[in-house]
Amino acid sequence: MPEDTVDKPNTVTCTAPVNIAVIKYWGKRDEELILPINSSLSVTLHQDQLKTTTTVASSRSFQEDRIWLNGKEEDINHPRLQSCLREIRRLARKRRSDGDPSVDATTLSHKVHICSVNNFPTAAGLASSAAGFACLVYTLARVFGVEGELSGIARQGSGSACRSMYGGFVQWIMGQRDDGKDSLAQQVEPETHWPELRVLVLVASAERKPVGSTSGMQTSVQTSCLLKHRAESVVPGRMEQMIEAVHEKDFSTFAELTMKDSNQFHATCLDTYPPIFYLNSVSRQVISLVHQYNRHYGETRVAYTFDAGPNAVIYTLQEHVAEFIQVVQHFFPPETNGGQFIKGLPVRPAVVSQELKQAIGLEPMPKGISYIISTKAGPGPRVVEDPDQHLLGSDGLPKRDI
Ligand code: 2P0
Repeated sequence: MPEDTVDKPNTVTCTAPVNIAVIKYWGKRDEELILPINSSLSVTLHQDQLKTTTTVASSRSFQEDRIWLNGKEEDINHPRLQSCLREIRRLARKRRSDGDPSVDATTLSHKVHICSVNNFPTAAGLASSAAGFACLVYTLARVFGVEGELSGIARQGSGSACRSMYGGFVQWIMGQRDDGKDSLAQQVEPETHWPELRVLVLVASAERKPVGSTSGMQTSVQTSCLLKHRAESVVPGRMEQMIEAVHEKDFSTFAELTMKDSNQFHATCLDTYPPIFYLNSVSRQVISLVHQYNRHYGETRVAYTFDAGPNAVIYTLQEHVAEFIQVVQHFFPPETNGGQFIKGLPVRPAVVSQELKQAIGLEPMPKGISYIISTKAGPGPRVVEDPDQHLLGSDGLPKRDI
């Protein structure tokens, strides 16, 4: 190797997607290993609209591991970050000792610099930790030459992150073992399976969520007997029905299970003591709107789901997107001089009949929704080949425009 390239960092950049659960994860049986009390199932969203990008550089000249998130240096000693770093290095060492020549022995001892950015505001309440830890683990694995099953490591960063390791429709099988080795994500169907399915993120509020997921679910496990009933007696059957609905592209079953599961998750939040409220008046108006819309047509055309915040995520089919968005715009009139109301996949204009508006019959809530992101199911994490896209420069520090 020429002298001047010896200390040049080994740099890899990857992207990873957000996922939105249709059967929710809520509650752990092991806090450290992040093992859930029930299985869950999600749709991976397309990275053209929502993604995390992470660059990892490793070099002999780095003095310590360091991390920058959305332009700011953060503490590398965060326990979950440390778990992911430790587990990837452990796997790399194991591969090396098993004789895998793709694992570079010299890199194993090097420190890493990590730089990560989201292309969506963290405050929008989307699952940034899922995309973030999935991207971190996927990128670290490339730097250390590790391949194969990585969802068990992503899970130790954030539970829902294991589902962002795959595209399309993904289940996180809860597993039974105490060591968590069987608590892994698995693709149910790829993103190409159901091309008509569409996802609309209705951003209701830019406020931060009141109770974080990690502590919220801890209190729920400790105090909610509804959560125990849900995990033991409801979710197992729902997982089977949901997987079947996805295989069959049976939208009405998929949609009804999605809404019921979101409602039950929020019921367990109310059953938590003291109770946790993630839904607000805008969320409740979206719930009413969806049910009235479906009732008007006499079929389930649209479904809502809510995570640990007030934003609605809508699942529907391509043929209904234009009209439904027009309905949302009618009942949540946006600011006239504000930015773009609909972001993401283009949506054609549509006319809403008086009859439909009357059937829904709600009082409009001006500015209740700040914008809509129109997207669909998408692929799992990807390597970015273009070196110009690296977030870290050849000195191993964040480029100035990040
Ligand atoms: C889900 N959520 O299945 C559920 C539904 C929120 C509501 O996964 O403690 O950020 O890092 O494992 O993964 C949010 O929980 O929690 C979540 P940790 P995580 O998407």
